[in-house]
Amino acid sequence: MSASIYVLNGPNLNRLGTREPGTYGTSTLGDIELLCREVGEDLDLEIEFRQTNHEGTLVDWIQEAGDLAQGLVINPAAYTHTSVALHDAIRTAEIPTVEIHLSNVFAREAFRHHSYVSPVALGVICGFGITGYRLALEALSTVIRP
Ligand code: CA2
Repeated sequence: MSASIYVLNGPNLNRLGTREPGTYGTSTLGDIELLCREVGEDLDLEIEFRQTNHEGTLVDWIQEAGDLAQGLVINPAAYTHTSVALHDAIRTAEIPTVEIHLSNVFAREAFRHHSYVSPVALGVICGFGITGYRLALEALSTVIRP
């Protein structure tokens, strides 16, 4: 049976491909979803792909992933740097979680250097654009099926 992986995306990522291509590239969120589905097929992972602009909705979905899925890939976007609620939800979900960012947050403003999510993630990938989603799914796959 396929393992189920939730791929969750936070605020403003629905705007990808329309603004700030120098920072975030030209791919859309639809392109990222397609990539995740292709990688999921190759790795025999069932992908649940979602985006929301709302912190509480992300918390609900992380809880759902903890109940139903074997792994989580999350780009929490700006909530990375602000949200104790996401930290608590991921810690409580107790499933392997990869935090991902399109941009290299450490090469950007100081307020992006701290993450509330990283301490409860298995690992962090940043700076590789949409390829990071592929890397995150490959990494999770090796953890779920060692
Ligand atoms: O690099 C990433 O993936 C980020 O998670 C993106 C967040 C940012 O707050 C994080 O520090 C790093 C911002 C997402 C905003 O997405 C936009 C997309 C198109 C145009 C403008 C913003």
